[in-house]
Amino acid sequence: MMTYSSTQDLISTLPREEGMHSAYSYQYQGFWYSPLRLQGLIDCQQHFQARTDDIFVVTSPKSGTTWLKSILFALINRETCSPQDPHHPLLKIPPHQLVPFLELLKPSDYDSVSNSSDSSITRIFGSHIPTVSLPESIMEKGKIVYLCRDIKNTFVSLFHFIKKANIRPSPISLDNAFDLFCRGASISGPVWDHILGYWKESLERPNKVMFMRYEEMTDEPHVQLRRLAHFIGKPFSQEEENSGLLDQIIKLCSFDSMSKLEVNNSGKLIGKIRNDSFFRSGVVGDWKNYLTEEMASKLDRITEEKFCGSGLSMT
Ligand code: PPS
Repeated sequence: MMTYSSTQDLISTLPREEGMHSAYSYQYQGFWYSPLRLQGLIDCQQHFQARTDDIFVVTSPKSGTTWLKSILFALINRETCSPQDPHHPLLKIPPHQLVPFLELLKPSDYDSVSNSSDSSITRIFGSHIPTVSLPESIMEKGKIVYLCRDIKNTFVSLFHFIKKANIRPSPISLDNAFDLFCRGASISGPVWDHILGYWKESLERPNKVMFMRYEEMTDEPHVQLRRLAHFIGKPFSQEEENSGLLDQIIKLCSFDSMSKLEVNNSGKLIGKIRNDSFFRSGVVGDWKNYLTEEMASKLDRITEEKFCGSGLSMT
């Protein structure tokens, strides 16, 4: 393998495209990244060591990461912090701060991450890293909860995020963003390859990778919450079921509740991105308000082609 004296040297050799949320994005191991994310990813590959029972919330951007981070945090900490507690951390600290993105951390901060009072489940991290680029120790030692979302909604959510977060040097049009997205040059894209990678892992290693969908979380939150609790090794007891705990977690982490909190309407994540950028409408099927029939058919067509033969269906 070729060695480079710095990540910058490596980046200068990579294929480059106009970026969706940065001036340029770079293709590394088949996926596209902003320079910041790419630096973070390479740092993880070189320095991150997962611990037994670490949990990773992995998504393609805009698939419901903020929601799942909140739910997992509430679930894991439920014994020490009731979801009805008026001082619950989720009411005071943004979900992305409670559960940081692995590739946005400095290597010197990896070991100080502690978001659970349960010492048997030490850490929860978020990540957009695709399977091909995951540090080996994550698959070996950790557990991954993967969440995907209808591709048309994912795109529409991403487009609005880029506009709202205002982190691109110049605004991007819907058509331009759509073209980059379809060609796979979106943040951690191609989204289809990202999803497929984890879908296959979830079939091959069901104890390591759990596959979830945003739409199923919306339609049947209790079922999905039970699946999650079981997967992380903390199933609900009958007493917890009877006490209404599931409803309390669902309510605490709901879009309505989270998006109204002062803490999620002020401040910024990693310097530039406003915390309120992570909350928009939270509505399934909202793409109908933004995409033409032609655009929707194009995304459906690519999805069908890419997922053909995988057993995964999303149209
Ligand atoms: S990121 O940047 O990848 O972390 O963004 P992500 O959280 O994956 O996606 C943001 C979309 O998720 C919606 N959202 C929620 N939906 C349901 N419940 C809760 N609590 C919740 N929090 C955020 C958010 O509104 C974005 O979707 P859209 O469709 O744009 O509203």
